[in-house]
Amino acid sequence: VAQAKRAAAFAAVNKHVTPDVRVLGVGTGSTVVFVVERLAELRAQGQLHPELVCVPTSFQSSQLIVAAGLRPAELNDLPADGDGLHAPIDVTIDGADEVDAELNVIKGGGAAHLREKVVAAASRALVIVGDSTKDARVLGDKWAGGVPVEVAPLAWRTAKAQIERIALPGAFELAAPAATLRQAVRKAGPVVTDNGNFVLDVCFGRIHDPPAVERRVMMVPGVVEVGIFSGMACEAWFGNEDGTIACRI
Ligand code: DER
Repeated sequence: VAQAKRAAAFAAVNKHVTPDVRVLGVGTGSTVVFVVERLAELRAQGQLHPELVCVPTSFQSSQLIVAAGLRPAELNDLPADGDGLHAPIDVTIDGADEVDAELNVIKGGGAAHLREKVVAAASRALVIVGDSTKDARVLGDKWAGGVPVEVAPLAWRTAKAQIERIALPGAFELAAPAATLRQAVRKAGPVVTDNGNFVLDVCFGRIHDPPAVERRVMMVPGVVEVGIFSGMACEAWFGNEDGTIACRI
């Protein structure tokens, strides 16, 4: 799987991180490790813009950027671009848990989807990289982990109860969503995100209308961000074990 992730990451960086790119969003997760590995190679070859800055999407992302000798920059410190939409990032390259035929994406396996979505929304392009297990026709086809939903700790039980009562006929497969509070592995108690929140993993079954589900979950009081990125990605690169890659736009 590492070879597959690496092949996808290298292909995406080679295409998008050209010497004119000055601001790059760096995602979170294991595939992004290979994105940063390729950036470090390009830096050593003098192929990166001398003033390139990298915007992290998590503590892990920051660590990768600094360890590779790249220059980190916080989103709020970047100058607005010409049209004042404050989309100052040329391109963001990030991983995903699953990508559907329309390039809707489930993200948040690494519990970083709040900052990932903010950075992606401030980018002129969002490019997804992953191994071929992420390449699906419908969200929920392959990824069994559910949709990560970041919630304020004070609201996790009420948000869970309200999410499990969501009814959107035709939008998803299950009769009712099933939400689970994500427990940490090497820490007692729930996972706490970089923003101090909890994560509910919500199973919907197959998701036939990702935008509708994303919008409806966002309405639940206490929900901070939903790990469905509808219509945000412009391209997805999937690596195979044999090193070959597939690109979807
Ligand atoms: O949490 C996230 O959204 C990450 O991008 C994650 O889903 C990607 O995971 P991977 O690159 O480790 O498979």
